[in-house]
Amino acid sequence: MTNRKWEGKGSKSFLRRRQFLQLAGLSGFSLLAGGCSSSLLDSEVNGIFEPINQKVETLLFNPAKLAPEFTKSAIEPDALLINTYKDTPELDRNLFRLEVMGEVNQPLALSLDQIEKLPRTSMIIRHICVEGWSAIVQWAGVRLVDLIQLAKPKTAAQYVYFMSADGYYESWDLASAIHPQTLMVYEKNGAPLTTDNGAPLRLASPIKLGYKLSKWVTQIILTDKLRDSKGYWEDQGYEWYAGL
Ligand SMILES: Nc1nc2c(c(=O)[nH]1)N[C@H]1C(S)=C(S)[C@@H](COP(=O)(O)O)O[C@H]1N2
Ligand SMILES: [Mo]
Repeated sequence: MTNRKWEGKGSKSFLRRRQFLQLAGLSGFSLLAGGCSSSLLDSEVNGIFEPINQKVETLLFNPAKLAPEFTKSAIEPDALLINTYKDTPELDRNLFRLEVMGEVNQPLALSLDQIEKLPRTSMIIRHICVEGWSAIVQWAGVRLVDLIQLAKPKTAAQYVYFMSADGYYESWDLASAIHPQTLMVYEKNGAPLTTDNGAPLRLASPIKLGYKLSKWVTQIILTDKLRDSKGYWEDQGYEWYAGL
């Protein structure tokens, strides 16, 4: 592997213990939607936090094939076309919560402030829409794998559903979801993500076609099976895996 940023064992993409402790120290930071809200942080502070999902560990241990990244000068600022199937939802930044739920031991409801304090990753990649256009874009946000790890996935988790505020829905295989270049982003080309492009939070990844990259994501749901509804476009005949 040539790209040092991603090199090595997958555990590098986990939140490190120190970062967890930083989070634990944030006033009012609660990772949990409800329940025994201190247990996760307590166990981490006591040093007994360990990855609990062997399947996620194993997937991460197999080095992921990385898609090409580009230099700043390759960014095509006007090439990303707005592609929205319905109306554009306006979400209140202060009320916004990203829920991570389903086959997890620690359901989460994270505010944007909390998400922005998690380790940030930036990448310049090519976005490809099946409709025949593409754009080299810089995205910045958090790795989806970090959010999934925070929620402590159960071994039954196999798929990840993304629910969006405009009614769009998508499902992904877990291996693609925890790929190091799969991000939940809040920044595009060095500026805060605009509403049209999916603010406050959207999926970005160079390993899937554009229609897999949900905008306005409000819920991430881990499941043990694929439902009859697989995705907005997939349910109309588009390919489900849609890998690049
Ligand atoms: N919620 C939601 N996400 C979506 C879509 C949509 O209509 N609704 N369109 C998809 C398609 S087909 C593409 S190509 C990209 C386009 O992202 P952009 O509008 O930021 O260029 O968003 C994807 N994510
Ligand atoms: Mo698309």
